[in-house]
Formats: sequence, structure tokens, C-alpha cells
Amino acid sequence: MKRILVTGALGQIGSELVLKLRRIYGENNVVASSRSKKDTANKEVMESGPFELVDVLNSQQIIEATKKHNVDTVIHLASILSAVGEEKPHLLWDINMNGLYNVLEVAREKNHGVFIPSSIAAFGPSTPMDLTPQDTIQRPTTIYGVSKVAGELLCDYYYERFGVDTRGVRFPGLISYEALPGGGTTDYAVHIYYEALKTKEFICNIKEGTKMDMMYMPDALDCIVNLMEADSTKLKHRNAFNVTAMSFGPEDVYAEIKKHVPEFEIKYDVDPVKQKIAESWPNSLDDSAAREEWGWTPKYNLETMTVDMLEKLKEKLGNNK
Ligand code: AKB
Repeated sequence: MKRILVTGALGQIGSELVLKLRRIYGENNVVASSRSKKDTANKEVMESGPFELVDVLNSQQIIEATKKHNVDTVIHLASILSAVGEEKPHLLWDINMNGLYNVLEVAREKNHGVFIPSSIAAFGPSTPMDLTPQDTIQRPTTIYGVSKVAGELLCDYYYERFGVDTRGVRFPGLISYEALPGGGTTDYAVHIYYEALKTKEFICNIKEGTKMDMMYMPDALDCIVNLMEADSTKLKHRNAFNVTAMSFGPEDVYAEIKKHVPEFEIKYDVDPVKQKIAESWPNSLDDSAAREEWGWTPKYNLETMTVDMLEKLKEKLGNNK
């Protein structure tokens, strides 16, 4: 990667990824893009290097941005997540599928690489739930999951048929302190940290005992960079690598936070839609293909992530007691 365009750059992943990429590849070589400028967005993402307004539903805007900045890689993050998808399935299909199609078509014409995140949502209730294999049954029951499976296949097709260098991972729930996630099922695992410091009480919308794979954002960012920099000849899977760093339920993350915030309390008020989605996803993934093919290894587990999250959030919330 030398000159990179990031779509959806003001979201949870993009807000941190753009700054990391600019540190590695140079400020002017990483173009942040978004459909609109958000007031709540990290201004540094828009101001520390090139920024373009790109709606992924508008191919012309993608072409203009890639041409203007002579891009060799697009990291395509613009997407709608699982819970919002169940509220707005048509919008999800439009953005997740037509947006991806437009990005892949521009990549085919301009001959550049693409990173596309898939998700644990690409699995469903008939998938083996524990140590879910890399290659297994994929019959998801959410529109988000359906779009992810279709996206994985489309990316494989663009590689096989047109030689587009497509690569991707199946991200688990991502935990971070910079930008909040928007509309996912795993969002509780971010909000719990904020509430532990802000109100010392968290009302959890996912049932006790519901295990899902999770990852701390610094590991997720390394995933993207390391996979995109990996030797192409070593990749057998290319798209949709299982990756994980930890697997936990709400009671596990609560117990870990409580070690640092003893007065913290949790209550449950389960959201049936999110709970059904969570139960349809794996408890834990087998990510050995990513480990073997491009050396994936996470740095953080629940314990070390919790220490870092609480420290960074205390600074952010001005709560240094
Ligand atoms: C979601 O919960 O929708 C996302 C995901 C696991 O893809 N965080």
C-alpha cells in the first residue's frame, strides 16, 4: 500500500485507522472520505491529511477521489451494522451491497487493491458455534449477515474473475474509546466501559452467558495493515479470514471492569432483536488460517484491554480520580 482511500472514515474503525495509516504511509498518502462531515467526528481525521466527500452509492465520486489522489488501495469501511440493518433492511442492502459493488467495479477499472471487512455475522444458527472453522456452514439470519456472505463471495469472484487484489477479515465485536460504534449487536461491550466510569451502573441489552468474539481496536488496525501488506502468494483464503482476540459474555467483561471499579453494578434489560442476533453468531472462532497464512496474532486479551480502555477513557472523560 502506498496511496490509500478509506471510505466511511469517520466511523468507529476509520477514525483510528486513518490516523494510524497516516503515521505509517505519510499524511498526504491517506485520503479519508465520508458521505458527509459529521459534527461529532474526530476533526483530526478531516484535517491532518486529504479529506473527500464520497458517497459509495455514487461511483463517479469514488472514481474522482481515486483518480485525484492516484490511489492504489481502497479500504472500504462504509457500511450499516446488524441492529440498524434489522430496522432498515432495504437501506442496508443498498449501502452494503451496491456500495461494495461500486467500489469493486472502480477497483477493476483502475486495477487497485481493496480491503473489505466481513464479520462474525456471516455465520448463522446452523454454523458450529464453538471454535467455528474458517470454512463452514454460512446461513445467517440477519440482512447484515446475508450482505456479508454475499460480499465475501463477490470479493472472491472479483479476484478469480478479474484479478482484483481483494482481501478481508471477519471482524468480531470491536471495542474502542475513540469513536462509538453505530448500531451493532456487540455495541454493549463498548458502552459498558463508558458507563462504568460515568454512572457506575450499566443496563445490558444482551443476556448473561451470551458469548461472542471480540477484539480491541489496536489489534483490529494491525489486522488491516498486516493483511494488506502480506505476501499475496501466501494467501489461500484472501477474503473473509476468521480473526479473534477473545470471547466473552456480559458477565465476564463486567467482572473484569469491577476489579478496577468496585462499586460498578450491572442490570439486564434484554433487547429481543439484539439477543436473537447474538445467539445466532458463534461463541468463538478458530482463526488458525489467518495465523498460518499471514501471521495474525492479537496483542490484547480481556484483562489487558480492560486496563487500557479504562485508562484511555478516564483521560477522555476527564475522570482522573
Ligand atoms: C455488529 O455488532 O453488527 C458488528 C459486527 C460484529 O459486525 N459489531
